[in-house]
Amino acid sequence: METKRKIKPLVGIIMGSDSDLKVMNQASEFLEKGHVPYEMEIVSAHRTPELMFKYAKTAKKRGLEVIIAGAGGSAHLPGMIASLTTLPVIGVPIVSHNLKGMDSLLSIVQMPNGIPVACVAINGSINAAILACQILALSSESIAHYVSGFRKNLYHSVIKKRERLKKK
Ligand code: RP5
Repeated sequence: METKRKIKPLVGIIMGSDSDLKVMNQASEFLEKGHVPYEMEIVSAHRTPELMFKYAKTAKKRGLEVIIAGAGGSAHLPGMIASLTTLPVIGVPIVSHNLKGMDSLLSIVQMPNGIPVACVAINGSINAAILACQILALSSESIAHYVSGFRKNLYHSVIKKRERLKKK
């Protein structure tokens, strides 16, 4: 009987709430396009601290190589996860109602010395996925190929814009 081999995720995408999903889905879509295996979960630093602890403590053993953590408001999830694992953590500040994501941004980017968290723009989950791929590309030819193809497409999209502008 043929058994289907389960591919282990390399990227862990986590977020504090399902209200972050719309933004974080942009990261998962980017990974999917490049056939980069990932897992996606809701893990809240303040509502489920034990779950967060377990997630971070088992991440490396489970084969994850990068974690993307999205959180909004007093966004301590990325920093707390980073304090519990040596895997690289990329934080995504999610836009918030009252402060438009400035609270999320500063909570993530202003990590004190010793426990770094890479921080992308407010709602910048695509850049988090690209950065995760760039990290993985150091040891994966197929992911490196995906990243360089993406860059080429960016280049060509600008060239097309230049040509369109010239014609006007
Ligand atoms: C954070 O609180 C989440 O990351 C989310 O951005 C924010 C609001 O969560 P909900 O009240 O929508 O569940 O933990």
